[in-house]
Amino acid sequence: MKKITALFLTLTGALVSVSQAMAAIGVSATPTQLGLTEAATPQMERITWFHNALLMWVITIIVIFVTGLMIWVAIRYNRKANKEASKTTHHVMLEICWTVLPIVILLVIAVPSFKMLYYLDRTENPEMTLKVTGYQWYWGYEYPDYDNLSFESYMIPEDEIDEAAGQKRLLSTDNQVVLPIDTNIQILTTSADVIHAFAMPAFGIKKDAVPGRLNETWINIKKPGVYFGQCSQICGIKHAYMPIEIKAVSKEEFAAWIIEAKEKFANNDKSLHPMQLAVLQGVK
Ligand SMILES: [Cu+2]
Repeated sequence: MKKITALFLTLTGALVSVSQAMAAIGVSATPTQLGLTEAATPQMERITWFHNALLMWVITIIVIFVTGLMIWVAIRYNRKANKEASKTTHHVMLEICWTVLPIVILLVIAVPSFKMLYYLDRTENPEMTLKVTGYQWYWGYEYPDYDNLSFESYMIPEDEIDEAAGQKRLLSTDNQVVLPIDTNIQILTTSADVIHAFAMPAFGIKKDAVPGRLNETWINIKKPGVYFGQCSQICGIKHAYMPIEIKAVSKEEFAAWIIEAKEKFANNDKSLHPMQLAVLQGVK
């Protein structure tokens, strides 16, 4: 028994250190992860509460109740136990119960659900805006409040990934999106070709990027760090290769980055990126 406990402790210890190491190099889903990604915004905190504190209880109680009911029916009312079958067809009280009870359960879920939907929808006073455009198969970012600073962000190819530098296969990008913490950031999503979806689990956002439309959401990042997300709408052959990498920094660091980025992307070279070229030439 002692040996098993020791083994269990070693294993959990190893898992904890692995997940801590993962956290150090960026927030993304981890192998063997259970539950939702750790929240980095009040948006995700509310979603996590809704899932863990409300929905999980409701579904657990329903599953236990229905399973118990079925076992009881199978034992108590099988053919052996009931030589003479009952002729009962109606039971008014029972019918009222199984109609009213689900309605009550749905109302209990609906009230906080609607409250949250409106909270997640938009912010009254955004302090800045990030405009996101989906392309087959990369993301374009614009900062309209900072002289329309804009750049594209491509996945780093697998053979160029530098794990020592904290880069992650299929998730790291050549140009990180840098955003300040403790700021109400409005996010506008759109697309230049097909429908994509801008999703960042740690922030609790997943917004469709639809050509010809501008969708809105907002975030307020509470913890500095590097966060990973992916396109979440099947958008073509390279759907899996257009990740999102957001670096959340302090307001001072963000101000410094803006100056740097304006210079870096000043004459944002409009010559085609190899991946754009591949698209134009037809992907093999
Ligand atoms: Cu996409």
